[in-house]
Amino acid sequence: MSDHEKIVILTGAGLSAESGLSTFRDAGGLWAQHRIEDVATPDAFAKDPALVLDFYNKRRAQAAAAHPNAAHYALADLQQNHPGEVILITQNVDDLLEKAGAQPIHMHGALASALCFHCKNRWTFTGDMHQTTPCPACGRQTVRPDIVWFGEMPYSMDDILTHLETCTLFASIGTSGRVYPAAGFAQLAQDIGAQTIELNMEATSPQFHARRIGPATDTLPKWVSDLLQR
Ligand code: BV8
Repeated sequence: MSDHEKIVILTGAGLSAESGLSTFRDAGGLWAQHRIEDVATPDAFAKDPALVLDFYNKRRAQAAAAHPNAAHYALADLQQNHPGEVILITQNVDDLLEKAGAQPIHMHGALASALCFHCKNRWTFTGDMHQTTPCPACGRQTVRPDIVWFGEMPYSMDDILTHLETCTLFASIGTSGRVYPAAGFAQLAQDIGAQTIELNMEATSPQFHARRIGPATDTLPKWVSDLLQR
């Protein structure tokens, strides 16, 4: 059994790619179909709320119909069976980790959640969201996707920084490492002496101590069984 007291894991779109959910930067990915500034910023929502709501309604329907893959189940297994602490941080807004039995921190929000931009109420949301959708707390039609857009502060940053400052192993899974502050987590962990490993389809940066290259559904089950010494 690995003697890592605390493992912190950051995941990105590559984790859910084999469940049929588009990544962002890969060929034909989300950002090939839409400009970030048209769908994923507060200004975009102010300028054309119908376009932004439609973008997230489509993604919410896709995610609801998707199933976890072997990589999601492997991370749930590690979180449930590793003697040390395992903190899962995801940039993903789908709920495939939860469907696999894991408990992640959604630093960029979640498709299955709504936010009232008047009273800040947040609640579980399924189906399509419209400009007329009322907030169940204040009753106003001031609802938006509970997603962290560019220029907005990610969720749970204080907890995340505390975990990064106390981990012994940091793993980066299926992320291109292009979006901050998530892209800076590996360096933060390395600075406090943690071992760092990348599991991805491609090597995204030379900074990691180790890497396992390949589809997440191949690399994750092997990596987890090595950590659990099965
Ligand atoms: C903020 C929700 C201010 C929306 C998202 C410093 C330097 C430069 C810029 C900045 C900086 N600090 C801040 C910025 C600005 C900006 C930023 O980083 N811009 C980038 C573009 C340069 N950051 C922000 O705006 C952040 N907010 O800074 O607020 C602030 C700060 C402090 C205090 C107060 C205020 C907020 C960013 C969050 C935006 N929202 N998501 C939505 O989902 O619609 S970001 C979104 O894009 C994702 O959540 C994720 O974070 C990112 C996508 O990246 P990945 O998940 O990595 O996906 P990608 O497609 O790129 O890569 C997939 C990888 O998987 C590839 O490597 C591929 O090889 C691999 N792969 C593919 N298939 C597989 C696989 N791997 C394994 N198996 C496979 N099968």
